[in-house]
Amino acid sequence: MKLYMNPASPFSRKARVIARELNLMALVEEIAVNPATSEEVRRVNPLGKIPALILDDGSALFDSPVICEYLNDLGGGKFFPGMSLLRENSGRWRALGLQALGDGLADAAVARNYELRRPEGEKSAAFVAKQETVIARSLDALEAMRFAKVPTIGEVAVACAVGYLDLRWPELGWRAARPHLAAWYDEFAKFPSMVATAPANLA
Ligand SMILES: N[C@@H](CCC(=O)N[C@@H](CS)C(=O)NCC(=O)O)C(=O)O
Repeated sequence: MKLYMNPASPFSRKARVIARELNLMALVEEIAVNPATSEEVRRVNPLGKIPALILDDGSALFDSPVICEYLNDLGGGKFFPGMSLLRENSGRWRALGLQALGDGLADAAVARNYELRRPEGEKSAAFVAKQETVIARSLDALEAMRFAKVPTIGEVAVACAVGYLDLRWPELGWRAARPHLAAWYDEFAKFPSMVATAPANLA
């Protein structure tokens, strides 16, 4: 399988963490691309976004929730708690809801970064301010939450989003007013799969 990714991308990182946690890296070739310029990404994903996973039959999977659930099934993981008539189902909805919040935080952080890179005169201060409000509200909501001891896709998504914020907006200083989230994230970031995928700019 080929994973089109970028070492800075929080969404790519979710898939890269799951692949490592489930010992799938012998099956996954990671191909680092810039989605803004990659013709290959546009060919395999009409949305022009990464991550995109190309299966051995040539079909493409996107976006990150779909790729992560595929890798989870392939590797027999427990990142997506299952549903059963005989069991409590709330674990699944908690995990998916937390993933939605983590992905939404990453969406706002990525959108802010893209906007700030636009040429002077084309940037919208109102657009940047809106993303910053979303980022602050999401971090405050996460501060009030308690995370699962056995991580689900929700915890992975949140950690990848927060790691991206540290890369792109370190001066935000989000930790000061959110000690619980900071303590949880700083421990989570020590997992070998997180260390191996620490965000970096594409060389
Ligand atoms: N919902 C998507 C979001 C993916 C996404 O926004 N990826 C960014 C990189 S971090 C991208 O490819 N952006 C290129 C663009 O928007 O043109 C997912 O979860 O995979």
